[in-house]
Parts: sequence; C-alpha cells; structure tokens
Amino acid sequence: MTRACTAIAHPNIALVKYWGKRDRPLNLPSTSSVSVTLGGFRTRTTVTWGVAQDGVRIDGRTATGPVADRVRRFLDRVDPKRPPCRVESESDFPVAAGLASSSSAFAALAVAAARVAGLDLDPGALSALARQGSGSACRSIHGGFVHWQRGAAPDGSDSRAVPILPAGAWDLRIVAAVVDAGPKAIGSTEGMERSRLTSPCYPAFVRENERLASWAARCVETRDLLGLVDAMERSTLLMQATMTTAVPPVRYVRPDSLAVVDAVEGLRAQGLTCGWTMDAGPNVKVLCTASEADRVAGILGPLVSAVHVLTPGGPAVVESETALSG
Ligand code: 2P0
Repeated sequence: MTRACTAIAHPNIALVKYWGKRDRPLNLPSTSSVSVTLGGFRTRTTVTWGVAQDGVRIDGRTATGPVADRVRRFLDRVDPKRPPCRVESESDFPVAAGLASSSSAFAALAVAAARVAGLDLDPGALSALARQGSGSACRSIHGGFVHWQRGAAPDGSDSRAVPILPAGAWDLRIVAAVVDAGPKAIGSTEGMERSRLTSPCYPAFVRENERLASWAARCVETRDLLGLVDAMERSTLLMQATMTTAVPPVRYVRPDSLAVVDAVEGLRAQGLTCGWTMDAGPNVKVLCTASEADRVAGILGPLVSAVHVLTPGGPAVVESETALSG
C-alpha cells in the first residue's frame, strides 16, 4: 500500500545552547538545552511510503550525496524494513543561516515518517526519534518553550525534549536580525565537534551550561524575562568561547552581528527588557516583550539586511494523510 503524510514543523531558537555530543550516532548532547519554537517560519514535509525508489527533494531540487543519505538513514531508523520512500520538503525561510532549519526539517520528517510507517508515538517518543535526525529537531516537536533534557541512558531513550510552557502562555517576541542569509562555511555539526575536541574551554561550557539550562527553565516557568535573557546571553558567550578557542577557530560572528549586539545592549541600558543570542551563524536573535518588539525591530532594521518579528509557535503536526493505492 502506498501511503503519504504531510507534516508541518517550526524551527526553534536555542535560549540555552546545545553544542556538542556525548554520542554522535545517536545525537546525544553533552548538556541539556532550552528553546523557543518559532511561529512565523515553517517546514512542510511529505513522505510517500512505498514507491518504486527512494527520492529526496528539498525546496524544489533533488537532493543527492550526504544530504539525501542523512534523510535515508533517518528513514531506516524509523523502520529498518521500510519500502522505498519519496520525501519532499519545503521551508519558507533561509536554510543554513543559523535559523535552525534542520530543527524544523527533521521534526516534520519524524512526524510524517512515523505516521506513514504506522507507528503510534507520543510526543516524547517522537522527540527522541527526531533527535536522531538532528539534535535540535527534538525540541521542535513541541510548541512554545521547551527543555531538552540530556538524559543518562546509553541508548538515548531518556534524551528528549519536554514542554515547559505552550506558545500562548507567555507573549514574548523573537526579533531575528538577518546579517547574512547565505549558507555558512562551517556546518554546526562540524563546528560543535571541533569545539568539543579541541577547545580548552569546552569542559567549562558543559559544566556551566547544564546549570544555565535548569535556571532558564525555571525562569520560563516564573516568566522572569530578565533572568531568562541573562541565562541566554551567558550560554551564548560560553558557546562562543568554545568556538573561538577551537583549533582551528570556528568563527560565525561578523562585525554587523556585533553592531546588533551593541544596539540591543543600548536598548537595555534605556530600560527595555531584551537580550540577544546567536547560533551557528552570523544572525542575531533578540528576545523581548511583545510591546517592545516594534521598537527593537525599528532600531535593528537599518543595521541588517532583514528583520523578522516572530511569535512563539506551536508543535509539529500532521497536516494531511492519504492512502494512494492498495
Ligand atoms: C542549538 N545549534 O541549541 C545549537 C546552538 C547551533 C548553535 O542545535 O549535528 O543542526 O544535527 O545534531 O541540531 C545546531 O545543531 O546539529 C544547533 P546536529 P544541529 O540550537
């Protein structure tokens, strides 16, 4: 029987970072992390189960090489005895630009593939599955504010994300300041591995970041935005310390990124409750209250190529499913 399922997932932004793995094949993280799922951007993925041969299309182009291999390996994890499958995925935001495209891509793929494979997985099990495609994808299974708990089991069964607050429960905004929407020179998987293996700062990052993840989760529960942005900036700076001291260094930050950071710190000095973060790319994301978002975007707009004001978004969902033939 040929079956198809389409799922939608949103990317997430790390507030406290995932940076480095204790197990590479299973994508088990060195530390816990905390994120917010974004509402404005999305990936829509259709998996057709039981076709003549495997095929992967991403944003209208046939994927080959390592990108297609990664998708096929993920489908093999969903069902080692699977039939050939077609995967078609489209994202409505710049991929590979530090806007966490792999998080929405593998979350949508996990939801669609599990459904057509006939697996009845609860969100926790879907999160552990999505993690095996891309670590950050385990957080995009849930909407709103999310805590990826690193877990301790060697098989990774307890390394999954749990929701802290749903999207509508805290009316914050994420202002994404796009310094460069092009692909990055060093992929995040390579950047984090190099940082882990070569930076003398990496053990300090692991120690502090685990504490920051617990603290940030508590700040979300109590809606303490000042505490949350403090944890977010500390985690970002600790992650960047491991990048800049890696051998050879992993450098994503650009002069325009720092101009945005200066502007955000200037706004905070004027009394706004906002804070900045960056990921594996030059773009800066600013967390702020809903009432301050337009002012933040207005100040940052002239400094960068684009500004997006985003709300917290919902969980990954099945959009449609069809039995094509039997
Ligand atoms: C994060 N990043 O917590 C961190 C912060 C980038 C910087 O998760 O190797 O694409 O597929 O597990 O999930 C990017 O890493 O890496 C990431 P893999 P992923 O959002």
